[in-house]
Amino acid sequence: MSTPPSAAPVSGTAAPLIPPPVTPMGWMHTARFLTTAAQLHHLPPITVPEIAFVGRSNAGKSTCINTLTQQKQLAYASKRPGRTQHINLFSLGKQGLTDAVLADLPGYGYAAVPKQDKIRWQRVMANYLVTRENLKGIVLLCDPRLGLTELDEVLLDVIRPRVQEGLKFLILLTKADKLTRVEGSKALSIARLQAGGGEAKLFSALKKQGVDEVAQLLWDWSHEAPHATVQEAGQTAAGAEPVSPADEPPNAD
Ligand SMILES: Nc1nc2c(ncn2[C@@H]2O[C@H](COP(=O)(O)OP(=O)(O)OP(=O)(O)O)[C@@H](O)[C@H]2O)c(=O)[nH]1
Ligand SMILES: [Mg+2]
Repeated sequence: MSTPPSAAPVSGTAAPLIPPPVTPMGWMHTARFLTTAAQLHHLPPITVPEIAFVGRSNAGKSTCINTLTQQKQLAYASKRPGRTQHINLFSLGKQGLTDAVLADLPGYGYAAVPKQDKIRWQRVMANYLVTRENLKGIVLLCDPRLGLTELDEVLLDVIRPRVQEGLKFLILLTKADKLTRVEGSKALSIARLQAGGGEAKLFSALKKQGVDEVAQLLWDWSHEAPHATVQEAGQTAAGAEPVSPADEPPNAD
């Protein structure tokens, strides 16, 4: 007699057919590449929550995404600053049931980038942060040895109105492995003041510090309120309005 695959082990009572609970780390591990865009109007209209990773070039955005998703090369990380040059989106959730998206953004402040490219990118990013309708949260990565720079402050000014309206915000102090314990807690106190309505945390990809906490936070941001779950990212769930490229402001770039 053959045994169905779902049958209970020989001894004991029948195992209930309940799927294992999703942990934030398990959820992060489902990340897969969705799309890449050099301009805002190339981004697909998405209704699920999107969480953007922003910050100076070389701050550790791509490495952070790889660490959180437990994948070596999902996002392109490099010793050479300025490697991420497009907005790269990654889907989260079970295959076919995307429930959130991560966005890896190009870094700013890299001196070797030509001025025109810098200005163009600053405009794209400001437009993204102000107009992306499904943007649920922003993770601002900052190397605490440098602290928040002038360009980080500009970004804070751009997003402040949205944070006041409920956009989630986290300052993530990266490369915490380079700091002593005392330096770390001092940097954290300063960042907490700078974060305004948001939070601040220490993070190290090298030592896996802060990984569980950040995964939990992103899970909470993405699941706190009723939101659309789509069959595939880019498709609209019933009742949800898609953001069509035509809705972008004319100056979106
Ligand atoms: N020691 C240490 N190094 C790190 C950590 N996170 C990132 N790095 C290093 O920092 C460098 C830049 O990392 P990336 O993840 O490419 O930085 P990025 O912010 O994506 O950079 P751009 O794409 O240029 O904007 C790489 O050499 C990483 O190995 C960390 O937690 N600890
Ligand atoms: Mg990068």
